[in-house]
Amino acid sequence: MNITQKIIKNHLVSGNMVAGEEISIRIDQTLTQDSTGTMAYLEFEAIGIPRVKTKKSVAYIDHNTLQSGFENADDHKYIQTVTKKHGIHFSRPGNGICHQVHLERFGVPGMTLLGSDSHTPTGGGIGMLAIGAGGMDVAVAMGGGAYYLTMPKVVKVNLTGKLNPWVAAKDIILEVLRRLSVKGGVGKVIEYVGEGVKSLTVPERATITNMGAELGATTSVFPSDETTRAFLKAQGREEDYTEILPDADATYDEELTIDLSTLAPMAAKPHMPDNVDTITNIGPIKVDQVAIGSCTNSSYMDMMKVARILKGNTVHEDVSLVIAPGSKQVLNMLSQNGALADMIAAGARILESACGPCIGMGQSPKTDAISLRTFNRNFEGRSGTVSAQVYLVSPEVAAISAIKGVLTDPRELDMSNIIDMPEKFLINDNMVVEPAPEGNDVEVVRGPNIKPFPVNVALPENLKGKSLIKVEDNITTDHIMPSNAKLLPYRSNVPYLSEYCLTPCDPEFPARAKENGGGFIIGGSNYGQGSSREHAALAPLYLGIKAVIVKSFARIHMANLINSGILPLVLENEADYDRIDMMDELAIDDVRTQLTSGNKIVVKNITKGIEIPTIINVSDRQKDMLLAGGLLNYTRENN
Ligand code: MIC
Ligand code: SF4
Repeated sequence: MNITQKIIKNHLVSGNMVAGEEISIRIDQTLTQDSTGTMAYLEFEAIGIPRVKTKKSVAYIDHNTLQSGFENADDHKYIQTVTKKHGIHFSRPGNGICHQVHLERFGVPGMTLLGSDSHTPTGGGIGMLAIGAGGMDVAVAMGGGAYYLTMPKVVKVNLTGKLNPWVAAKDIILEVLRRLSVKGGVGKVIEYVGEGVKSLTVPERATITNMGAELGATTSVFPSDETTRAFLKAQGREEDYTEILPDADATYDEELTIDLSTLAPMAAKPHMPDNVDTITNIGPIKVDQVAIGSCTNSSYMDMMKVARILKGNTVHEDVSLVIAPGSKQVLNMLSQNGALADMIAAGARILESACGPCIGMGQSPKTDAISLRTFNRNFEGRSGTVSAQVYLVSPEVAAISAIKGVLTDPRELDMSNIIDMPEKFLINDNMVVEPAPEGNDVEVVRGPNIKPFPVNVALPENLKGKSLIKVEDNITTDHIMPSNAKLLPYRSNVPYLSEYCLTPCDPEFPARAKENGGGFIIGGSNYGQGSSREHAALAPLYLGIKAVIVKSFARIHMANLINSGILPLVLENEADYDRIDMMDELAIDDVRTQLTSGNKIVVKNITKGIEIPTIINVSDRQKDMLLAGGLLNYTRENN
């Protein structure tokens, strides 16, 4: 067996481990963050289970950390109190980005982790099966429920050779993205094996598994080996180590080989993570902003490389350099060893350990800016500035370019890039609040920003409405439910958020949806890629969307639509995309019967007088969920 199969087998609750079939697995750990967490805990409360049943559940505060009104602080207090009551650990604001902290302090090789954030696969860097999901799925897992997924295909990425100096882990995942594209990983787990694995540290592995999310993959995983043991030992938790290697005769569904020694520093150009080219080919374009951090590249090792490059230099006068170390552990170590002083002396603007600019929480660049970021997503507008051009690069490329003022290949640096892995990290978990003992009475504090979330009704017999919007391929959840410093504070207020639903594609969409009493969304392929935010389903639900009809879906978004009771329909013939225009009148007759009797749903285009065949690729359980009007209704009916 390969690693993926081994971990799944150990956690299998139902189903056969045959790629494409529905399986369910037991979840050992969960994580939430604050922009999805408020909703996840409201849903957990609605399910009504008093105490979490996982081995460990942690709630992080890392996204909504700019507090320009009471809203974010209210959400934080709600999360702090609701977690205390129900048995969940609470990582206070300032303690760091969920994925970085979880890797450092809580992740355990061989365990399953379900997180309400699409970059949860970071945990694959230490051999966890770590999967991103919508808040509702995480709520169910906290209550002890199994997590349902399609048994993935497993792709073997055989790493050979060794990286040359100044070529980084970021370049490896950019190369995978270049080859496979942002939809190349859908339905697959990406498993890294081969000689090249040995030369990669845990933080480097975690950069790769983190950004596997951009492939649309279910998750990515590395072996748990002596490198993993050394990392856990340095984190004071060697007892959490188990070796997990693929069997010598392990088989895979697909295979690709990357010779690390052939890679060069690269960047993902605007506006997609798979739009990859080498720094040399892109050339020395002038840079306005450099942002270093995010869950992809904010480890101690990354920060030390940055500090070394910055030391004794000054950030170019036309560049704003911001740095957000990934965790309190990292920031504290940098402050103790003097590296932070080197960054400050060079002119870096130090941000708190949080997501920050990655999710548009501040530091939006100027109009038409070129912004280099060590992050994982460069979707148009995500920085908060619609006209900005974001390039995704390694910390090494970012740091040298910040000094030079132009995009620069770090291989021209005349110094060593070797940073030794610390034998002991600085361990201080004082910002993690333990849950209250079982039975203790904790008052859950709900500020005025916390509004009830929309719940669907059982699927009616007939659906009718207009095609309210028609969008293209690769629409992200950042398009469907934009996030920025102004909107993130309303993550627990779906009525307010819905006013912005799909507005980057069409500002009139929410008003049109309301005027027409709801209807249908038409999309291209890989619809809903990116974030796990279930708000990208809840806001359409609030606006009365009954079905989303597309060429293909991204995994988490499709699951979120089903959880909300919205039909995810895939055009049987992609060419039919051209046979539905905006504001065409559509109808689905006898939808309950159609749904129960197979996997085909006929959509009538009344305006054009034609029938359009669609496929609904869901399990029987998901059909029951859709009939019931979503996961919450389904759970209530079945308990
Ligand atoms: C993101 O990177 O887009 C986020 C913000 O972390 C999201 C979660 C969210 O939308 O709150 C994610 O990746 O799931
Ligand atoms: Fe935070 Fe960015 Fe990572 Fe999302 S991708 S968890 S916003 S740092």
